[in-house]
Amino acid sequence: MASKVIKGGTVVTADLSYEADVKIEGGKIVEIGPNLSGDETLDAAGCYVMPGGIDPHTHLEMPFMGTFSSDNFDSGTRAALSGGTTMVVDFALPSPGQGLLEAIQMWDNKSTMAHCDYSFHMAITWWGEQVFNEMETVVREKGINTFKHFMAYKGALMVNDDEMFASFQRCAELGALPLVHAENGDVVATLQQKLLAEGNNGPEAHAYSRPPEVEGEATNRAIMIADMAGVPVYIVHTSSEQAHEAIRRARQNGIRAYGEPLIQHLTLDDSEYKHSDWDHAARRVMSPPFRDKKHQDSLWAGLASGSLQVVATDHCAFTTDQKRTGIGDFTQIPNGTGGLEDRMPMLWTYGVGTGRLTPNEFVAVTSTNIAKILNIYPKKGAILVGADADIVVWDPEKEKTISASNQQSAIDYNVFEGKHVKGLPRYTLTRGRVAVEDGTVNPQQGHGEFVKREPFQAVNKALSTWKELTAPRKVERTGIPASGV
Ligand code: DUC
Ligand code: ZN
Ligand code: ZN
Ligand code: ZN
Repeated sequence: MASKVIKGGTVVTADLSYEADVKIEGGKIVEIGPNLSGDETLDAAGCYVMPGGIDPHTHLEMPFMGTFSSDNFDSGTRAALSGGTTMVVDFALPSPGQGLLEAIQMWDNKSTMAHCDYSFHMAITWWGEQVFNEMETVVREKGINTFKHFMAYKGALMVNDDEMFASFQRCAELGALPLVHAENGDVVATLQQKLLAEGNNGPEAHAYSRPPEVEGEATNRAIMIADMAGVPVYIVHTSSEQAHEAIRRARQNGIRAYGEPLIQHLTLDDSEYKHSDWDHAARRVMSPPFRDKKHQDSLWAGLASGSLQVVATDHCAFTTDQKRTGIGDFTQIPNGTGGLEDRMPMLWTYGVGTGRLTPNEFVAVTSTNIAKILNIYPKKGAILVGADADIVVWDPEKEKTISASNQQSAIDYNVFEGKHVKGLPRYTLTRGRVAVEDGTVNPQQGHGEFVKREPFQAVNKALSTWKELTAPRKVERTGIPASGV
């Protein structure tokens, strides 16, 4: 079997930085140490050799708001690799009433085009006996240990608290982790109607309809419901101080809650919605919306201190034409922005480049932490003997200006257009295959494989003081009065 050696670089993991060569054979790391040789050599002089990025939050070719997101598993995973990301986790999304297994079949069909490895989260978009039953097959047979719940998108994807509580309890039984899109969907729907009635129909009203409070309230509610169900919880796209505060407080109280800021929320602010060009503003409409600097500072602090664990993208790309469906009514602008190709360079530039994150923290929040949370560590997220050779050889001196004109994504713009990044892949390897070399993608459709994720063996059943609720004790009484007296 032909071998490769990544030579002369500095291995950077979530806990260590050290000089070593890395030898790869059969798609796996087989040796780490000085002076290694192999059939092929990749020069890593001056570079960091890091675990490839894992983006745990993408929506590729997703049916949403009357259309489909425009990056599929072909363009989406090419974009991922180009930016140093070697695995994506996409959301299999049943339409309300549709079975979970049927939705997985649809996602299996779409994902045959993938250029890098991938996995799925299962979305719970409705509740009933069929969903309850199929959840077991999803976990035990399909290798999916995460279930996503939308507290927003009323009348479409939203689940109510009773449904969420039932699903969380089912997750606890099965050793699965619930994920939550935390925004108060009732309040958002009311604010949307109020804004429209007052004549506010432009993209800026999207942000007004989803203030940080709707996120803070829902995040706290989701965490409390998870605690009562006896299951950890993962809050996707944490964008505000209020949501971060709820997660921070919960963690300090012994509750296992995780938070996932997006690179967009870390680096772009709500002034984008006030841009005089309608297209500019609409292209940035996503939920939750971009926030102001106070919230951005909170998210950066959370990543540095460990109260927030993961940086993702929620990559859900719509073309300008798709966005224009919402002219005259902001509630009809398809929600979503891209970011897969730019997450790692943007986080390096604005995080490591500014001193907000160390290189080791960068690896933790782009790869290792999520590999652990999803139960795929150390197959993924590690530079260790036996791990998959999903590796990015990172050149901290390589620079570019982000532009839609040379991106992999299929859409006609980039929300980071004009941003100058310093820190880019020299090589991206997916299970040992060199998929990117100095900015050039060598595509191989179908190279990507589905990564099965085992259920959690030890779900923490007693998360906090609420443990009494999962084991109620009946009070024995000496007398009971006759009824109706
Ligand atoms: N938010 C978005 O902006 N797009 C997809 C789904 C979501 O929750
Ligand atoms: Zn969401
Ligand atoms: Zn999403
Ligand atoms: Zn420069």
